[in-house]
Formats: sequence, C-alpha cells, structure tokens
Amino acid sequence: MRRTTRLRLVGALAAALVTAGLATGPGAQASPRQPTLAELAQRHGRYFGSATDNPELTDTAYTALLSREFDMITPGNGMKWYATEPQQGVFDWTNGDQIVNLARKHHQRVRAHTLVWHSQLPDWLTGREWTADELRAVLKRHIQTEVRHYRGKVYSWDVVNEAFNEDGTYRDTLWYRTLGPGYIADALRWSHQADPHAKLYLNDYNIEAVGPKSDAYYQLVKDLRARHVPLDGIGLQAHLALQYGYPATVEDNLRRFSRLGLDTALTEVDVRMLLPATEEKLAQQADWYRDLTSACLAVRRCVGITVWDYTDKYSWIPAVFPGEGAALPWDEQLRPKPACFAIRKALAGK
Ligand code: 9MR
Repeated sequence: MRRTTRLRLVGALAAALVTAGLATGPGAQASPRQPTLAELAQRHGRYFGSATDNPELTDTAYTALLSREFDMITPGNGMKWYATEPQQGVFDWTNGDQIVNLARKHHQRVRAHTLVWHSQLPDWLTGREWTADELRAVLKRHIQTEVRHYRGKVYSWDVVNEAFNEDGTYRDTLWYRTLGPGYIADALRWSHQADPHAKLYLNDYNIEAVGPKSDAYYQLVKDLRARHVPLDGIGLQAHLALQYGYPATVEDNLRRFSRLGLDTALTEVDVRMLLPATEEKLAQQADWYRDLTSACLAVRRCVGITVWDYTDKYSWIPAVFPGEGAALPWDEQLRPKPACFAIRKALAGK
C-alpha cells in the first residue's frame, strides 16, 4: 500500500473514532466525550435535575438533551391538583405518567411536585366553602390517592409548597384558613402512610438566605421533628434575579437545616435578568450558578440541584415577569450558556 493511501486510511479511521466518541493518539485514553451534569454530580453523590412539562415533550432536540444531561426530573405542572383531580374524585394521571415513564426509560429519578399548594387548584375545590371536616377528607383522599399511584416510582414528594409569607407568618390559603397550621403535619403523615419510602419535602421560594421566611421553616422543622412527624427534606426553590442580589447566606442556611437531620435540595433554580441579556449579565449569572452549585456541594446533606427547566425556550419567567428572562443555563436554541459551563466547572471542582 502506498504511504499516502495508508496515511489517508489512518486519518479516516481516526476521524471515525472521534465521531464515535473515542479519542485517539498518545495520552488520549480516557474522556471520550464531555461528562454530563448528572455524571459530574454523581461523583459527589448528588443528582442534577431539570423540571419539564408535557407540551415540550414533542420537541425531540429538547427531550434528547433532557434525557442525556440530567438524572432527576420534576414535572413542572403534570402532578398538580388541577391536572390530577380535575373533578372531585376523578383522577387523571396522563401527564404525570408521561413524565414518569420518560424518566424511567432514561434511568432518571423523579422529584414529584406537588401535593398541597394554594395555586393551580381545580375550580370545584376553590369555588365553594368547605367545613374543616369536609376539606380534611378531600385533602386526605387526594394525597393518598396520588401518592399511592406513584408509590415506588418517585424519589420524593414536595408535600407542601409555599406555606409561608415573606415575613414568616403562615400564608393565608384555603388550607390554612380552613384547617389551621396542622394541615402540614397531616399532609406529611398521610403521604408517609401512602408511600413510606418516598422522601417528603417542604418546598418554598425566597428561603435561600437566612431570614424571616427561612427562620419560619427552621422553627417548623424543629417542631415537626419533636412531634415525630415524617419529614425528610427542605427544598429551596432558588428563583433568583440578578437585580435583587445573591443570597450570600445560602450555604449557612443549608447547613443549619442539615444539622436538624434533614436533607436539603435546590429544587427550582433559575437566575433571571432584565432583558436584554448582555455578556456582562450572562457572566454574572454564571457566577451565581457556580456559587449555588458550590454551596450545595459544600453541605453534605444537600442532595442535589434541579433547574426549573434547562432552556430559555421553555422558561416560565417571560410570561410572569415581562421584560425579564434568559434565566436558564441553555439558551432558546438549546446552546449552552456561560452558566452551563460554570456549573460544569463547579461540579468538576475546577
Ligand atoms: O413552571 C410552572 C408554570 O408552568 C406554571 O404556569 C406556574 C403556575 O404558577 O407554575 C410554575 O411552577 C411553579 C412551581 O410549581 C412552584 N414554584 C414556583 C414555580 C414558578 O411559578
């Protein structure tokens, strides 16, 4: 064989191996492709998750990345009350099941979200008055039916979502108004009965830093623990905004909950900004994602991080905060942003 032909063949073989994800050449044994966020997180015994929503699942480029990059999935809407019990006693698992099945197919776990919330409730529930006994029975049935349906299929439940006001007082919701603060312990007990292995969480926003709202959770957790109410973790949603500053005490805050014997997790992370996004803002956003990631890694019982969807294409922000957005680590074209590289670096310990 002539030398040039041989060289061409060797070159073609090397190119094929590179395309197949196998490195060639001296010293290039390992690291055939870039590790995923999930793989990097697993090296620390953590997960890296994303929320998703049913309408997005027809977008195949989107689902390919969702299935590859993450090892924990949260249904953004599919397990909420309006979706799962649209009429009293009539349960619909279509949307939740679709996401659980997709996750299982890709060996991903599921953070189930959410059983007791004041928002996205069906009209039959909000459109009339209930006595405490009636509402307690409605809540118990909803929780037990839904948790039983997903028993053994989900890693955790956000049992109660957003129970407190900013000043640390109880939020005035249908649940609190009608049942008093005891609805939280009841909801946790019913959930535990229905699936003793699911990790049970309370979850809220603006509790990243130490402050009146996170203090309220701290007190509540102490109280629930003292009464042996089943509770495994506290979810810090972490919907941050560049214009409001970084919650500098997040690591201390995670640590104090750990010391109470609880898991913690960053459950709905996004970092929004006033549009347009500039290079400078994207760099600051990357620093915040890096710092959140490092804070979780620094606290032993911070079990993982979930972004509230991974791409700006499907972020909830622009619809709710006009003029704001660009909050997620991948852009609208599914291209990784500086935030994505910053998370990767923090997880890789660089
Ligand atoms: O991502 C969810 C969005 O699609 C819904 O329109 C919205 C309705 O309130 O809820 C979003 O998810 C919320 C989550 O369930 C609880 N924390 C705040 C999230 C953003 O609103």
